[in-house]
Amino acid sequence: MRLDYLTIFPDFFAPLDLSLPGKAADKGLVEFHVHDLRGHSHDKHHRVDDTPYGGGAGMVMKPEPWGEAFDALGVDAGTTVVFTTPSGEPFDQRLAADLATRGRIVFACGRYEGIDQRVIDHAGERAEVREISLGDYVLNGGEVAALAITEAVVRLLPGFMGNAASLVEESHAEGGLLEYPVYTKPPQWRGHDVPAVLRSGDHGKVAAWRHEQAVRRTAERRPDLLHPSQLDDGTPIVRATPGDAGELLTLQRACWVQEALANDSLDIPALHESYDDVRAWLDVWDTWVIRRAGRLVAAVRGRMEGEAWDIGRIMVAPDLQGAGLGRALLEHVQRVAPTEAASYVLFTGEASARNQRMYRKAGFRIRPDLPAPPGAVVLTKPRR
Ligand code: JD8
Repeated sequence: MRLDYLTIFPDFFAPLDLSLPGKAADKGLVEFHVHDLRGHSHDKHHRVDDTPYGGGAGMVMKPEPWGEAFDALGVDAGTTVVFTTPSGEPFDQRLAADLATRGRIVFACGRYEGIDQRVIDHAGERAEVREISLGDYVLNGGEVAALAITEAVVRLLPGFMGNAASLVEESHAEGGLLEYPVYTKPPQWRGHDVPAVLRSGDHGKVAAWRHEQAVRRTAERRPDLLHPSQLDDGTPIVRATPGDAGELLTLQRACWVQEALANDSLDIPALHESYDDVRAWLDVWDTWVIRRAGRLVAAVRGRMEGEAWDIGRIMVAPDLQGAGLGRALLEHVQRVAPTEAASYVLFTGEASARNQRMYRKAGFRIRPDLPAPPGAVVLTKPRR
């Protein structure tokens, strides 16, 4: 990837030679080119600003130096020109991943009160243009944002991160929770102990604790991240929390009694789970619930199983079935599956005709070639 920076403060980009971007350049994954915009202004003072048409405070950046700079850099249809601006689209991990697919990005870093609008319009006539804001606060120029975007994009370049897997677990990764707390030696420090579970060596318990901490932290600090998804009538689909375990058990029992009747068998694990079992799997499965008038009326869970997103426990209160809640949850749980999920897998009772009909309509196919729990059938669906 080639990255160019147009700015009146080229020294601002000295950090590009350091740490992460520096390593990426050494690895040949990226090349940085910083350009002083004043080099494209030819009056005695290399002016790049003038007074605003329509009056008002401050100065506006003149169009001519930018046009000449774009010409000199050969900005064309293969280029993405990023104008960092407080009025841009919000920068986030999804946009970082999108920009990481580009071959060439030119960062146009403004100053003063901003850049003459015709520069953005002109750029859009010759290249892809993205106007991006780092966040809802005011900086004095676009350089800081360009640096931050550079770091978020370069670290996603294939071959950069030692183990790409770690990218998946990060905060803000697709469908992501905030980070869980991390610790290292010493085990005690200034009266603070490392949580015992982390020194237990029990990987299952460690994963459960970390997931629970991540859900709790996200619920406290960034409830907006808890996948604000909703039904057509506006009813929210929210992440389950440990406190939902009791109601989930009750709903599960009710739904699997129906499955037992449909399949003429009581030999169904979900039917025999205890409160503690439900409380335990809430810590290792990503789970979403729907509430009506405070009552937990539907739920679904999902987790990665190899490269597949394993979907399960789609449950809808018997008195509310047939209203599309199950279909909506099935759509939701597919939508929020991590990007690395290449397909979906689930299973249901051999005689659960109604469930099988819903899954087939949703594009799932029964897989007699795959091992299924006793009395059940497995269905899969490729991820488009
Ligand atoms: C580019 C000039 C300063 C902005 C008058 C202060 C991004 N998240 C962000 N906040 N601020 C910027 C940003 C600010 C800039 C420029 C980006 C060029 N300024 C202006 C308008 C109000 N001064 C940014 N990305």
